[in-house]
Amino acid sequence: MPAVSLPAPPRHDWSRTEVEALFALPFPVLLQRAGEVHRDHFDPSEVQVSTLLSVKTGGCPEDCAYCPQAQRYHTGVEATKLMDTDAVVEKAKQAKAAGASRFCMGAAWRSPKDRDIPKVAAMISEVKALGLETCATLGMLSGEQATALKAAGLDYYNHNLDTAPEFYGDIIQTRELQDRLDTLSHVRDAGMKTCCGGIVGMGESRRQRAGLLQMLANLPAHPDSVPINRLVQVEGTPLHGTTELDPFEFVRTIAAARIMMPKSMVRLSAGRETMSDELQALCFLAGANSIFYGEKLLTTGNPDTERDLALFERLGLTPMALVETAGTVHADILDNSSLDTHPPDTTAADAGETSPPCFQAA
Ligand code: SAM
Ligand code: DTB
Ligand code: SF4
Repeated sequence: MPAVSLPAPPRHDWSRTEVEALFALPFPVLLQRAGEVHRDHFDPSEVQVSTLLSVKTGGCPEDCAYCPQAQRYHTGVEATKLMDTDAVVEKAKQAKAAGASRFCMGAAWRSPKDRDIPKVAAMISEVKALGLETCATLGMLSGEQATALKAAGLDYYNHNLDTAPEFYGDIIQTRELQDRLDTLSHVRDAGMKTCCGGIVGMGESRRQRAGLLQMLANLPAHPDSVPINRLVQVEGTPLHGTTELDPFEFVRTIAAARIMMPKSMVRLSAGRETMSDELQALCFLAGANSIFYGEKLLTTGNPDTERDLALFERLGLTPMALVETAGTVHADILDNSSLDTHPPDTTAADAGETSPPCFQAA
């Protein structure tokens, strides 16, 4: 029997020096390695598509230096109350019709109050009933809150580590990094999938970008989704005016994330609106396989859907289909809690799924 070489199992013991060594590889070598890892675990022509909705905007008591929703900065974002469930469901229907497979509800909270949970739970169950994957990002959660959201049908919880431990205090002072790690453990313990990444382009060093990825990859389980946000500079926030990150350094960050977290969906997240199509194509080559789709992120812009559809068409990319089984819906991806090192073998075609009409090639 010829020897079969399997992809190396995911690691959780990255040293900072090793991550810095990945960043320092010649650009083509780094992209080639990331591309190999991507192909070992995914179909590189498929991209997972999520749509965001801010269900409670602005007025946040926290001091995150990048955020237009922090009450203390004067960014022109108006504070709103929590949206009604019917209005959220209407937006989710539109997102599904436009081709999204996951719907992410965001709230500008430090953490939800217990009295908010039933209302958010109702939104989650109704969005889930539409046949969408559900995701929420509501700030810090207690164990009980995480359990209640899971029971309502929440598939993913987004909570970012944002930046390297030694740079964290320059960006946020109203909550500790440990608070974030605690929330992530409550989410995992409740049986939900984690969506956890960070932001680059905040004036951090390469070593600090490496430190963010090191922290993410050394979590007890790799996050199922890893959003890599490029800072969206909003006037009024302390980080407005920060020197822009070299676009190739952004691509290097995506590539290193792909190599270090081989089974995770690496999301090319905030910041796409000001990226060229060519830069986004490089990010897909570097192993990004997820995007936020729809004209708005939470409060800032995202590329028009027409532009994204045209980009998918030009690059021969297709949205990752959902596999629907009785009572559950999940995207055709690997579960990171499993130790399986093989690529998924159930394709959308096997399951009789097709791309939503709006994504089909003309
Ligand atoms: N309030 C909740 C929290 O902080 O966890 C949920 C919403 S918060 C807006 C979600 C994430 O969006 C942040 O952790 C941050 O990584 C990202 N984000 C916020 N403002 C951003 C900006 N201007 N540019 C890039 N990413 C941003
Ligand atoms: C994530 O990592 N990025 C998204 C999502 N998770 C919630 C949010 C980006 C927000 C960008 C700024 C805004 O639109 O307010
Ligand atoms: Fe509030 Fe979240 Fe913005 Fe921080 S990132 S200010 S917690 S909404």
